[in-house]
Amino acid sequence: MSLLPYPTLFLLLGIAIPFCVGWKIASILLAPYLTALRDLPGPPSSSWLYGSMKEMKHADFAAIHEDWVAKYGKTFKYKEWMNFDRLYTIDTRALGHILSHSNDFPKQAVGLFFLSQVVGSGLLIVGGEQHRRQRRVLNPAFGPAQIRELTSIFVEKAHQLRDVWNADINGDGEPHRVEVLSGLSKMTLDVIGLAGFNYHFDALNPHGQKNELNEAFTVMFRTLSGFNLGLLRILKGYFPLLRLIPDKYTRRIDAAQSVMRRIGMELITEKKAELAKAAETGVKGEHLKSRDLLTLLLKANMSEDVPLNQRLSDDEVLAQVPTFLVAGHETTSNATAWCLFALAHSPEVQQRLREELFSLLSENPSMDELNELPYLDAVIRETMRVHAPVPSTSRIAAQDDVIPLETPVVDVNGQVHNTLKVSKGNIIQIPILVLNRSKELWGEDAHEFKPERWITGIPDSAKHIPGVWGHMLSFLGGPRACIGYRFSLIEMKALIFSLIRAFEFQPAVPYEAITRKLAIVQRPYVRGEMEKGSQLPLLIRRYQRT
Ligand code: HEM
Ligand SMILES: *[C@@H]1O[C@H](CO)[C@@H](O)[C@H](O)[C@H]1NC(C)=O
Ligand SMILES: *[C@@H]1O[C@H](CO)[C@@H](O)[C@H](O)[C@H]1NC(C)=O
Ligand SMILES: CC(=O)N[C@H]1CO[C@H](CO)[C@@H](O)[C@@H]1O
Repeated sequence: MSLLPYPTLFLLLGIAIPFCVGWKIASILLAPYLTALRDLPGPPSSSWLYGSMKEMKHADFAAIHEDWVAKYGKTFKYKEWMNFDRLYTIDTRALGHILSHSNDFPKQAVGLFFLSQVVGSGLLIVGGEQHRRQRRVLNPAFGPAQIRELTSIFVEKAHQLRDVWNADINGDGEPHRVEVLSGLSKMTLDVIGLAGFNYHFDALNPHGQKNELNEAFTVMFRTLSGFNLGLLRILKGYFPLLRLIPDKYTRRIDAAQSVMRRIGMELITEKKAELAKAAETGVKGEHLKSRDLLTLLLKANMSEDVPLNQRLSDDEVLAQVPTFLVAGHETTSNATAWCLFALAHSPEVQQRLREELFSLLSENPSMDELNELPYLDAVIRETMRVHAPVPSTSRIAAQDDVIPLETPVVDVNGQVHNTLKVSKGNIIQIPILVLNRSKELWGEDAHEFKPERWITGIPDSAKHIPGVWGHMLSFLGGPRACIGYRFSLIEMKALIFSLIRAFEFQPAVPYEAITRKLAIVQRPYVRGEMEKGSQLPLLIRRYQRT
């Protein structure tokens, strides 16, 4: 090995290391002048270190984005840490290209590191071939026929929440101030437990026992979320070597992770045994007792349609447990909370909706019955548009590429471009919420909560939005669109069905008092009560049908 004498070796290393470090630094410093984005217009950077990130953290981030769109057009760039360019576009054609070419525009590794500590290599994290393989086995579990089977769980849990609130009214009279967030969050946790893995969180039960899996998950989620990540944690996102240094977060997450693994493995073993028994006794899949997602997944993995080399390992299946929890719990509850908020502030919409809901005679509607209520559908669509729970996401260009554009861009030199060049490593912001509410796409009343627009017909411009559902990006689009959108839509419909029939909702604090903060999902806060954490108080009264 050691052909070189030591002094020479040291000398070479002495040159090579500074050279490499210098090269790296130079390429970081020069990147903004070299990438394909350099001539795009955009807001000037206010700081070398933070770019425009500080303004974005302080101002209502969506409002600042809208200002930029007004000033610089549909496609521009802004500066982030160390003046790196970030491409921003609400051009529907460009977004369609980016979302449909999910291998050329994968998720960013930095963000994935934090998330992967919680969800392992589940569907949210993995990319490329592994993603395609997982998605193939998972897709059938989220199809309409499977969601139809789960509807009774949604309805039953919605009624349980209604009964909890009814009991509160019995306790302290009307109107009762209810913190809708916490109730909804318990409901969606119970639902994802039962519908996901036939696991009883029992969160809605006021006398329920403390739950091990719930606690493990809470620890992980708390550790994961929030901006107070600490410098070391942030640096770990960028420099994988640093991840070898233990910190208190890593230790806490590891402990919680092992609880989750143990319980997850127990669930998997149980379900495999049930499937094996069913196979022995000749019970066909559709007559199986368990209809939860995990069982369906294990079954799909055994299906002859899936070649052996395409199947999932135990670890991959296990990783879907925290994945469903992270992806399916807070998103749905926060969306429903915003829906109730919007309804509390639009009494006529609320009443019109209630009348439609009472047109169903059954207390326990099926999926098809829920889907046949046009105004309920319009209200849910409008909630997802105006209050998209996941307000934005991002992608990175895996190589140099040319992106088609609907609207040409004019660069800083006044040149018009009909397509957009990006360089490998450029980061692209996908502004879900801003796009959902763009006046250019939705018309002048874009900011208003108006379910009627879905009945009278939305503008053609909005029809070009490349989303998987409802001409919106609320569930994104392309091969990496939300796999659980049908699940959450029916869950939300069941909740609204049960709650709006039982109660009248009114604001508990003025409209302006509710503000929102961005973590992984948009969460409501009450101004002046930020220390109480995320909350959304509303007043409820029992609805008396005359
Ligand atoms: C209102 C509720 C929901 C909203 C707004 C929502 C939104 C989204 C969005 C925007 C993405 C794409 C994220 C990105 O690529 O950056 C996504 C992905 C995903 N969602 Fe949902 N989601 C919801 C409910 C659910 C539910 C109930 C489940 C599962 C039970 C779920 C499972 C997933 C999974 C597994 C992915 C990753 C898909 C992939 O990368 O292939 N989501 N969701
Ligand atoms: C929305 O997110 C917040 C923050 O984690 C969470 O506490 C809350 O429960 C979520 N909303 C609902 C309705 O569950
Ligand atoms: C999926 O199927 C493969 C091949 O039959 C098997 O090795 C693997 O253990 C299965 N995965 C699970 C989680 O059951
Ligand atoms: C996209 C976004 O948040 N912008 C606007 C949304 O609507 C509210 C009022 O309806 C405005 O205050 C925001 O600026």
